[in-house]
Amino acid sequence: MNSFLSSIRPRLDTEENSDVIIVTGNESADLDSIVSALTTSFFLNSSHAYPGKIILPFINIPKIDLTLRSDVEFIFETNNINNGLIFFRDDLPTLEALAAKDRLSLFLVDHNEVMGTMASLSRAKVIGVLDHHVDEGLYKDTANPRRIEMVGSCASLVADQFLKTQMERDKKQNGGEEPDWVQQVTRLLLGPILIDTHGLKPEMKKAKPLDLAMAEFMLPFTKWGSMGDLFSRIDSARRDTSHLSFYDLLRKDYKEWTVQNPITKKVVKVGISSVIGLMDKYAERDTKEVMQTAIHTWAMNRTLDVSMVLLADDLGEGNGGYQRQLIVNPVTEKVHGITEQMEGVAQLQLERTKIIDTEDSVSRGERAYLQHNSTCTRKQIWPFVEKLLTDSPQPSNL
Ligand SMILES: [Mn+2]
Repeated sequence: MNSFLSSIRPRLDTEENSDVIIVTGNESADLDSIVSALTTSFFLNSSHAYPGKIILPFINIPKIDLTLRSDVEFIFETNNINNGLIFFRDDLPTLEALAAKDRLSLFLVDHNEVMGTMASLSRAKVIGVLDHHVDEGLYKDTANPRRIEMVGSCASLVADQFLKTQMERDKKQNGGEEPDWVQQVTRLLLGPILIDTHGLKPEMKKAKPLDLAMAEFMLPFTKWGSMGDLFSRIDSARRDTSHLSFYDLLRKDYKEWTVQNPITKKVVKVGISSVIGLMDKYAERDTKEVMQTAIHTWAMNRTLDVSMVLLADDLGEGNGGYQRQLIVNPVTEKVHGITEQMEGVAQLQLERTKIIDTEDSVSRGERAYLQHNSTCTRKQIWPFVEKLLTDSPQPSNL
């Protein structure tokens, strides 16, 4: 893996006519996106599926923001990944220059539609998709593979797509010996599978048969003892938010969409932050005023029409178990009525809470909720929000 990563920049500098394939995850740049992009680029390169092309992993955040992701830093450190060899949003100008010369194509992992922040690269052809989000139906004529399955973690799809084939191919070439990359790559892939499925626990309803099969297949190659132990190590790194301000938490795991209502033509920009830890914890640590300022400032800085914050934490057995909360913050008139509409989404089982209410937040129209359906994450909530914004117009705006 490291020799592959360190070969990329020298090749970009010297091979002036080689085409380039960017492998990129979604703009939340969570552990799943980052590991899927890294390992997929490694497999595409070592399988020689695209001879002569330069393949590179791209993480769609500024490099400096990697420090917000303590689980990713933990996984990089324990797997000897040098993040100086990976490509970040800081490298976008270089990539845009390649796109302008039609030397660029895209391989999407952990999403299946080119994101807004990648718009400058949108003339590049999408040649592959591996994902576990709702299928937007795009790139059917150009992407191969185009594999979208509702498994717990995109890393399970990456493992299933490439791992065994590549191991067998390299083993043959190695005279039957296990190739030296196997331990590092299986250790990388197992991380997001465990995190995304809450340690493969059946009661969390995230793990699908493929996640279980891939995790079981890979564990022996990692030379790690047990999955439970590994899960708790990554999870505690991930849940350690002590060094982050509430504002940093809002931008750490963040996704943004712009949608247009087909009837009213109204365009709405939505941002959804996922935060580890519940409102109670941050109200006590930071005060609710500081939280409210952070929510308001982030929405203003992103010029959003509506912002949402999803909070979650595992309080452990006997203390309420896995808990979720939701904050809905309507910023502009365009989303008038959105809090009531969200309350009407029966699947979420929202219950109003006043934990972080301030006079200012209430008069802005912001509402906070306990979300009693704890299985609904951003991946499930976004389609509800999208439907509310693109369905028939609200009577008040007719
Ligand atoms: Mn994912």
